Amino acid sequence: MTGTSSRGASACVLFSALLAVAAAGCAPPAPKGVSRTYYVAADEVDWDYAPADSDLTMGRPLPKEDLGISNAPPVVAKVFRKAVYREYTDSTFSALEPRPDRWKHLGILGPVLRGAVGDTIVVVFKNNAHFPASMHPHGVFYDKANEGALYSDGTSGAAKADDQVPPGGTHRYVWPIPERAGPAAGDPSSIVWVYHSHTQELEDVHSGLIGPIIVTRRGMARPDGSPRDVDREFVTMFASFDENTTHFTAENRRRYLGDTAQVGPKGPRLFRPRFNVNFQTINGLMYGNLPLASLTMREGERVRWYVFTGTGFDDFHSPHWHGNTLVVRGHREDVLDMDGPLLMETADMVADNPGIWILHCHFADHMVAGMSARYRVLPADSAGAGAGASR
Ligand SMILES: [Cu+2]
Repeated sequence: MTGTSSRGASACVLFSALLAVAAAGCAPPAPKGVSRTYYVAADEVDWDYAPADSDLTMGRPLPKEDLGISNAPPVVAKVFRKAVYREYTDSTFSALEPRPDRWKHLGILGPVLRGAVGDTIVVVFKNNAHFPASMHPHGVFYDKANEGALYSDGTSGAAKADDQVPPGGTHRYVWPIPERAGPAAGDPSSIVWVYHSHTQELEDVHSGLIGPIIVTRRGMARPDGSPRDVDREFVTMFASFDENTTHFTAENRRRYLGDTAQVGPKGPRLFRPRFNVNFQTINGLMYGNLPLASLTMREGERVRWYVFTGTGFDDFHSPHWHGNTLVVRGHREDVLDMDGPLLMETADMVADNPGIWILHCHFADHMVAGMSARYRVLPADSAGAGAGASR
């Protein structure tokens, strides 16, 4: 609103409020952000790292020698007690919000929390786990009462309640999305952030408490917050889950190894190094167990991949897409450089090559240990076959 008298400005404000159009020389009103509320609980579940009970990437039985936690006698373990973020329909936390087919590939990840610059994300968090937990977001704005991280930061009282929500407790997190949480000039129209529990971060995240936030540039979002210039979005976390360092390690040890003196909480780290319980996963799933139907797109679609890494000791990954290429930070690539824990990247693909293609970590040890999935590109002229509408 420039070059108008104060009286003219008042008139413009009035007309803008009524008509929301540029009239009589005044600019349109600034977009008004919306508040997006999510009901998210930390729930304890039995998590299966390979629910198909098969290596779907290679089309063969699971390599059970890699899933054994004991050689004498042989014990195969792929189901572990864990904690995950799950979305509910309302504040009663009595009904799970159904996860749409297009997000079924999220696997162990919590729900996608999203908004455009100017919006506010509100999370009503309920802790159904047996240990204190929180929700700490990256990127979006938080004050000390909404940071969701436990450390000596000079706060107390209400500004401390967000740090660790006790078992059975509830907390309301409010995270505005200012300009600096959205895409910068060189970014695509939306970018990914991560949220995770940050009370006992090591155990919290290895237990499974992590999920994505997607922020879209102001003016580029559909009503649901997704970017208008993208046909399909996927989220993949390349993560090494260490079952030696979860809130359930003792319980899981007992489950598989029995209640012996050796499996007490102060006993030796039985699972290491001989026993493999450091699971190399994509979204908490191994050996191609991510649902292919949820990783399906159509030739010609503009596809956005949001990728991040876990918080483990060896979360150094090089995600590689066969068959199609991506643009990342202005460069053409088919392998992402994710050389450290909790790195976040947004990569755009225009799928031009129909087929079923492998997506795997190119750190070969991770790949053979299960860090692979398959995605599918349907021919542009094919009907149905799982991809459905673009959104
Ligand atoms: Cu890797």
